[in-house]
Amino acid sequence: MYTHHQITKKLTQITHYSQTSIFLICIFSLFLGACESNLEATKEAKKTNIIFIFTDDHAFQALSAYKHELASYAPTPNLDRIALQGMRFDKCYVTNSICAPSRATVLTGVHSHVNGHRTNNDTFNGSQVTFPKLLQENGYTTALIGKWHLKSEPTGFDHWEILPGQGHYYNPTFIIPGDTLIEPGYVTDIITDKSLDWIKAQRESDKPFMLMLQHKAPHREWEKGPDHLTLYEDVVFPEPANLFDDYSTRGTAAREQDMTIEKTMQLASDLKIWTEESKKSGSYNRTYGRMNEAQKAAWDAVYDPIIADFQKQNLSGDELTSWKFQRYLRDYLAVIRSVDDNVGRVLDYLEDSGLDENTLIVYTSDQGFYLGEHGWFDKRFMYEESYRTPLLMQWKGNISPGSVNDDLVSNLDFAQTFLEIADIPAPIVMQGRSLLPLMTGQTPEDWRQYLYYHYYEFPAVHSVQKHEGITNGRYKLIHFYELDEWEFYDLATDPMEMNNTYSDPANVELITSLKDRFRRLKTQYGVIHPGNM
Ligand code: SGN
Ligand code: CA
Repeated sequence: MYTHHQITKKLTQITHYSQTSIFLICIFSLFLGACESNLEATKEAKKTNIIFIFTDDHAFQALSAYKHELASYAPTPNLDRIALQGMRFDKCYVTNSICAPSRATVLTGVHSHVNGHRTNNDTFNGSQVTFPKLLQENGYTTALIGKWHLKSEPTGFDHWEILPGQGHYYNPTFIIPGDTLIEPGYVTDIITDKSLDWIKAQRESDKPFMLMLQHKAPHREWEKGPDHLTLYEDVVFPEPANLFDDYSTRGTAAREQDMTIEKTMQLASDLKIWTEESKKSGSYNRTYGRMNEAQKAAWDAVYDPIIADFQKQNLSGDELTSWKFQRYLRDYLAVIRSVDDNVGRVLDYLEDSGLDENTLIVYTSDQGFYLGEHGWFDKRFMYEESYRTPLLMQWKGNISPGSVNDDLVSNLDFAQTFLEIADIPAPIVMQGRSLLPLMTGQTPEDWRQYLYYHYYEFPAVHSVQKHEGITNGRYKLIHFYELDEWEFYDLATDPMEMNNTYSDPANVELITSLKDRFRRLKTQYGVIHPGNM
């Protein structure tokens, strides 16, 4: 028999043993837990990082990987590195060729009529599902640096620093949560510095990351950076064959737009031929007027002789248009060269740090741009130069170096692509399709054969009529529905879209079947509007 004392001792011992074992078990499980969460963290950190480099108005004609004649005069060696180390997409199109709507589609993976962002005048509804939000909710750390243009505050980002509206090239203003600041320098350099800084030092390094690095460049008014002021000044660029297009076979929309180099492009704000009178304008204050004295001096050293020479020449008519074209391209392409240099800095850092081994790098633009084709600058129309957008992707070990894809792809597809790469199921509402199989060279048999397009911003700057359309990459049918005018092009025989053959009896059957496809596509995407056929 145990005495009371013995029992108490035994009990104390038992309690002590069990306390010890509970303690040990606890320590062990804590250790296991830590191992597990370490494992999770390692697994998470191994997930592919995504860097989405987005420019504003970069025409594919001005990216040398696309081998357009023009680009041989103004190469983009660093952007070409992405194509050489990865994939070039030759048929990437946007759903709506204008800035903010394109951005809204990239984020949401749905057409403009679904996310509600049809024109630049809309305000983005940030409570919608977007791919950055889903990445963030699933273990990614996310950042947005640069142009945003969606009016409402960004949602779904752990870190953001954005330009207000269109932003400024020189000494740009940035909006950060709760504050606004002015950064001295050139916008493309600064956005890159901030992005590298975030990747190197600010992000949570135990998580995979997604960065949207979004340049203002090369948007109008194409102000060159300090490192490229004299670049291309001695180059004479080839004029496109249709610089002096008379729109004779096209309809009202092409004839009545307001985006010609001849009439719309401004000598002062666009081409920097400032006079005492034009210096009183608002565009002066948001461009040249923002520079400090040193920046102005470097600028004037290049532009003063150009202004003097222009005044001496007293040009008019086609000669003046040709002169404007050269000035436009010299500025636009030099602005792109700065993007190229800065993309090179990002690629160098990723390679030096080894991050390139586990990072998908995407380069694309919110839409294309006219570089004198049809006599134009700007975008909006469903014609190739503005409808198409560059798309390059590099992802070591997954995308074969130097590969080219010519399937029909779209900015509608990016959200689902990034979600699939991060192993996150895409919400059923998204209307695109993941590009992952295409990236690995395996186009599914049921890949899309047609794309739907819709531009809504009219009346507005540049006066481009509302229109919608369908393409299969070769044939294109466009409906300017408020005018009820149709256009039809065969890119195989008419790549510059100079001959609208909608009324050609030889095309009746083709157009009837395209219209049928068009109706089906609109039903599929839930399009309801006055243009319904
Ligand atoms: C500004 C430009 C236009 C341009 C729109 C939209 N004028 O209004 O040329 O089409 O932005 O551009 S400017 O004199 O202010 O540069 S977008 O890329 O944001 O859609
Ligand atoms: Ca744009």
